[in-house]
Amino acid sequence: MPHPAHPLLLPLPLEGTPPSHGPSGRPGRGCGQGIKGPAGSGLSYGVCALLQPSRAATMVHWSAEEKQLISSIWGKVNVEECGAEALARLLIVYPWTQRFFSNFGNLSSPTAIIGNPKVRAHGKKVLTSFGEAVKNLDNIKGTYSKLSELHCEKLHVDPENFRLLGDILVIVLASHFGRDFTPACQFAWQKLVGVVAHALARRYH
Ligand code: HNI
Repeated sequence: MPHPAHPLLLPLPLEGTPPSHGPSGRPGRGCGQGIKGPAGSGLSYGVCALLQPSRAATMVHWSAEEKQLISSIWGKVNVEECGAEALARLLIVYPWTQRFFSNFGNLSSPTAIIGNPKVRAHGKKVLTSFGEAVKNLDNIKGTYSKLSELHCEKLHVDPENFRLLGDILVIVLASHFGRDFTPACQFAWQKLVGVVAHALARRYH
């Protein structure tokens, strides 16, 4: 059993009926199961965000329910807080991602990363940009065309890192929204971060 203090294993609210469709829109594994927390704690750890590979199809269809679930959460997201937290977690949990931010100053410890103003500012910038996907669900590829060029051709960011950040974002949202982040919400967001990662990685394809 992994230690619950691991930053990727914050307790997630897992209740309600798991959705019957996976992020691709095809029937998939339910997302309502997690790892049970310590006996008697009543906690469980949502792991599907980590285990589910991105299966973004070329033509992405969004149901009215998915659109509603995504925008209802997005309307309440504190972009500055969640953006900063997601980027800090990425840099802490996957330290090799620090190499892209060598001009950001002190990233020598989790405390330094969390308190680093450049990490905060950049996290906000990234999550603000993520908002463009929310506003343009039906044209995410077009929306990220220029950014894909930048990340792939100029910054040389391995596309796997987009997936890692997306998964972390889902976890951050789950920890911020608690029980409001239902399994159906989690599925819709997991699909969205997969599609965004795919769009950003387009220049590699
Ligand atoms: Ni990312 C710059 C959006 C994931 C490394 N990134 C940007 C900018 C936006 C942005 C917007 C600013 C562009 C500009 O100045 O014109 N990045 C996004 C989005 C995601 C993402 C929407 C995923 C959801 N970026 C990542 C990941 C990494 C990353 C996963 C590396 C691990 N990005 C960078 C770097 C820069 C950057 C490096 C330049 C930073 C700087 O200012 O020097």
